Amino acid sequence: MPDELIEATRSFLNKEGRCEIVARLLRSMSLALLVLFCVVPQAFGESIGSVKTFQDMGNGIELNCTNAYLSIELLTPEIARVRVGVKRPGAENRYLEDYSYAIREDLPKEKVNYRVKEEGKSILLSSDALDVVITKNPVLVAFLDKQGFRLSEDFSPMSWVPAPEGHSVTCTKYLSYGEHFYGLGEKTGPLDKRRSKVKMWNTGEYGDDIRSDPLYQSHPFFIGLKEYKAYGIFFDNTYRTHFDMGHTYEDRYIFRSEGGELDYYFIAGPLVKDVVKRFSFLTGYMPLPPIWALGHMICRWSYYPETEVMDIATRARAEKIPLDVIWLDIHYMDGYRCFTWDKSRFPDLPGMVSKLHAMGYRVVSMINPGIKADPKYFVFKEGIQRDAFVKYPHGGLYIGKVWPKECVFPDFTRPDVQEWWGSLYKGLLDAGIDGFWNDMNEPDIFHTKTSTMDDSAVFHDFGLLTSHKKIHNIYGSYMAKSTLEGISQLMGNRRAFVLSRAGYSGLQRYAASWTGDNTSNFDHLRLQIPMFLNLGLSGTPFIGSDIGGFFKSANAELLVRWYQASALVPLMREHNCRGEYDQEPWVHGDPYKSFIRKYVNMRYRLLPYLYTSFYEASKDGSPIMRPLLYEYQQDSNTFTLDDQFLIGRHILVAPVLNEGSIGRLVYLPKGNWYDYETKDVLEGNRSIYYDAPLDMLPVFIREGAIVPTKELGQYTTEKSVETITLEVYPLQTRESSTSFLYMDDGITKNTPFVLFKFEMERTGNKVCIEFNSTGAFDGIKSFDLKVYSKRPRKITFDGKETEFSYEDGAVYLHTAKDIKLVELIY
Ligand code: MIG
Repeated sequence: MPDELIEATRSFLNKEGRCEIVARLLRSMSLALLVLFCVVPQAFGESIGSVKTFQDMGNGIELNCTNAYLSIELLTPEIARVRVGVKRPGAENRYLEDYSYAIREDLPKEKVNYRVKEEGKSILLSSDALDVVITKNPVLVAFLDKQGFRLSEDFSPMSWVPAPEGHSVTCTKYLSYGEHFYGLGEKTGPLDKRRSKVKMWNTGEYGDDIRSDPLYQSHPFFIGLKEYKAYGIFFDNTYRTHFDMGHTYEDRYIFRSEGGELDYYFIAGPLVKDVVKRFSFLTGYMPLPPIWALGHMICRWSYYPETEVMDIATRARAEKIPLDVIWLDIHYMDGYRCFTWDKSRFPDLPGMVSKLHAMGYRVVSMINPGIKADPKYFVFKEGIQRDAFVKYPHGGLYIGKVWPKECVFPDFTRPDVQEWWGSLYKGLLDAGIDGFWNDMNEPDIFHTKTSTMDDSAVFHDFGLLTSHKKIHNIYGSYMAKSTLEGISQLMGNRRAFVLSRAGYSGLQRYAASWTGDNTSNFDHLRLQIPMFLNLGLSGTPFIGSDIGGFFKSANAELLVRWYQASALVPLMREHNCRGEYDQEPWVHGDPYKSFIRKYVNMRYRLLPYLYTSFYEASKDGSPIMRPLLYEYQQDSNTFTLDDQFLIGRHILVAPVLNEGSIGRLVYLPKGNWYDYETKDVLEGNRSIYYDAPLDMLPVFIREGAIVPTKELGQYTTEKSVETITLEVYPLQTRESSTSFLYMDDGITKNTPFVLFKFEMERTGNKVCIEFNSTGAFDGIKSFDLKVYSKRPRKITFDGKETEFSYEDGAVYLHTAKDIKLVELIY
């Protein structure tokens, strides 16, 4: 027994000692009472209080409330930013530093018309699209549309408890029984997030749990759909945040953070479409990728040596399975050192890449944030010289273990580090590598309890020197930003492509993303679809999953079904973990490989349609892959539908997602639909049972669609776009419909384009198609038209009757691209 302990025991036994202890107890109790009365209310939370005064700020109002300032700023008539600045005695500024890692820096500022009115117990701030009603005592905020419909309102006053950095803030809103939620980024579970509870904290995932949360990305944004009217809330807080969408309480939903400030954007609809577009207006648009990034890609952890890569390349061409991109995972590096390559596995990397280029391939290689702490390694040396790596508060380097063992990590919040990082890609670009894959950028760190950096690690954060707690969720996005901006500069006018695993809202400005390490089973296959859909609704349209599943191996059936489900998904990449049985499309032989070929071919023919959807996404944030509710918001049958989806506005895909199934129910929304396989016309507004043995992917085309296609090539740029085939699906019940075709050279940034607009109208026995175009790209010279209908009596081109052929239920026509009007008379 240590001496002190013996002494203490002895003194307790004598009377004096006992008195001393009682006295001490009393003293500490009074301290406890003090804590109870003074500090605890703080710790258990303080809320905003009541409005004392308010003032017009020129762009909205600021209310001076008991415990905080509340500012409500109108960015547009439909977007209101709500900020709560907790009163901190002695603080210079009312709010925390106003810098967002998500909102575009070039966000256009607009002068919004609004009125402010005090009405008894509340204050009304109204724009032409939105009424914000602030109840004065206690402060409660409600958002109403112009019909007086309460889109969303506070359940209880906004509140907070002090946190090590800022406050842990809470916002609680009413939840009604008929309310649905979408968005929230990369989350497992069903499409509708009602009754879910999720966390935002970028995390690497190593298991096959289908309900894992959180995953690699954080998108603290959701869409509420209430009585067919939509609104959005973006909680722009990069600390760990929590969303409880009616999970714990039936009657309210809650979002809260573990630090920072209450800062959210309320976005009015009423269309889901408009909410998504407005959120994209805030967080930016995906740049149009090079067209090869729309092609089929294959990957594994890892293809090496050079002969294996070349075998894959030769095999795909021999099998006649179109393929654009071969990926190099970490084993191409020299001992996991980023920006190097292994000279024994790849003795002549530039030579290999140029052979692949000659075969029509592109090569993407991996770069991780962990830089091997090796004094002989140039990236480590340069980084140390520039003081580029993340440190502890005492100034020592933060060291974490990843693949190369001890690693240091660039501080991507520093503009000069971003630039340096970007410039490091020069060597690989000079070797011919076409694009880059940023992995492990949560950052994911081995052998730690939290599987990431220590909370205490310090980041520059524009001079604020904040901790990992604030920067964690944006680390991935900012690595991707550094990569994209760096390579864009080095690549001149060529378009850049980056794939990132981690990200925060706004990631789409810098990179495409995929859903990470899934598992080869049907549960995981099914899970991908709502994940893609909610990512798309969260502003990040360019997404995909590891086809076949990452962990474990896909059997023939699963591989075929996963390929079918991915046939029109924005990013189409097969990938596989090391040590698992191969998963390339041909490994299970025939008939499986022909089933896969059929749908890779379909994608390559539909490239002009897919590319047009990418173009649309790059302009206004419209998701490429959409839940049905996006186009059919008035149809409540679509609200939970997450095993079928739309690509662009006209193609409905309903993949088979269950093992052993040879058919499924498909919901067709109102209107008529063409079966893509048979061209039969099916009536909508009902569910049908569709036979889909293993060689079938159920695909339907909306009546009125004009679907641009091109000749099948083995890679995206093999066949020219000189003649585009327009598949025409005449209107049956609706009266008019609009379709588009966007095209450019597919590789350069500031390049001429052409945008065709096709307007179809149906009157009596006549179907007319009006052609309009803008833009100077002249690669398209003519159109082949294939109209799926009965034989017309007469067809005219710009008023003049023309010859046509009719075969197997389709009309065949050929026309120059400058035609203005086609009329089909039945
Ligand atoms: O700890 O680079 O999600 O796609 O193959 C695993 C190896 C690291 C995780 C990525 C996966 C990739 C793997 N990486």
